[in-house]
Amino acid sequence: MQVLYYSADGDSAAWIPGLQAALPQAQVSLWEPGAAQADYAVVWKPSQQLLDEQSGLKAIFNTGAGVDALVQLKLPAGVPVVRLDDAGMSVQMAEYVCHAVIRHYREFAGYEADMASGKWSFRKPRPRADFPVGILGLGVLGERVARALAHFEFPVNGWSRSAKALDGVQCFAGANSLDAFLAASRVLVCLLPLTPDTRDIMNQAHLSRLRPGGYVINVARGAHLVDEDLLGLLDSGHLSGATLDVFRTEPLPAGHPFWGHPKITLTPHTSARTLRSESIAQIAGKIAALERGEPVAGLVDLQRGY
Ligand code: NDP
Ligand code: OXD
Repeated sequence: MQVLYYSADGDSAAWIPGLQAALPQAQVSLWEPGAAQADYAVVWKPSQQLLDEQSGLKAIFNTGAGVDALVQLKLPAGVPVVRLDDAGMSVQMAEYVCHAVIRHYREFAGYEADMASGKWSFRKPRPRADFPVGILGLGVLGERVARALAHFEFPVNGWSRSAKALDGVQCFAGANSLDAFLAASRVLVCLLPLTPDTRDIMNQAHLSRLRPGGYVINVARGAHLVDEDLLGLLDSGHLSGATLDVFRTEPLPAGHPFWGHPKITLTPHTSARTLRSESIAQIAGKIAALERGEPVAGLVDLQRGY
């Protein structure tokens, strides 16, 4: 069995020996133009050339949860695309989002500034009930984040395409319920896949529906957020701040107004990293399952785009 690896991030030196060790019966190699035909491709942001040349693939594995970069290419007809299904990402996402929500709610940025300037003063505790958190997307990551926030006794709302029932979470489903979901939320967390339906979803109209003093946490994709609309609502005071991990252009370009903005906390697309050994174990297990003719989790529905 031939397995090809390619990542636009150029980290093949560690992945190829790892995949080879997990798949001793296979020959694992780095994709280069003109490479021999493979059975499986393990990729992150591959080129169209790779997909065009590899006409005999039995499946394509995406080494991330989000497939937006992959599905915009012309994919070979009938070849299953399999994304990472948690593989250690959901606990990282829960840590990141809980940290951002609690940092905002408990005003830790203010305390850090006070302590740095030698000021000893307490802020009045704010009722938790005044900080309902709304999570756009209740999939593998969104559900884990919702459960983690509910554990801290925040009121939690969740929005998905299909109807869900989660303990401790007020669930909203479908486009018709988006306004009600937003109006019920003060902190908004985006954990949607990027598709034509979700691009620009955090825009002026939708963000204005959040409760006054709203706070935005984007950990999905930069194109979910209309940057100028966020900046305008921060200026007007309707929104009080944002924590952003993902951006329309990455790295965030020098001079972008998000840099140094007093109400915005930035991180460099690191909220939930692909963990190499967990991911290799998951992908190797799925290749073995496919070889045995068994179904695998994490199949991408190309019609929905996620
Ligand atoms: P899933 O596919 O498991 O979940 C997606 C969720 O979004 C589902 O609940 C789905 O609804 C919902 N959804 C999709 N489209 C719509 C829509 N039009 N209206 C309402 N709900 C919708 O994805 P994951 O949880 O695994 O990952 C989510 C995203 O997080 C990834 O696509 C990726 O872009 C991003 N990500 C970011 C990382 C980072 O480091 N910043 C790391 C990993 C992922 P339903 O359940 O009904 O299908
Ligand atoms: C992913 C990501 O989609 O890292 O896995 O953004």
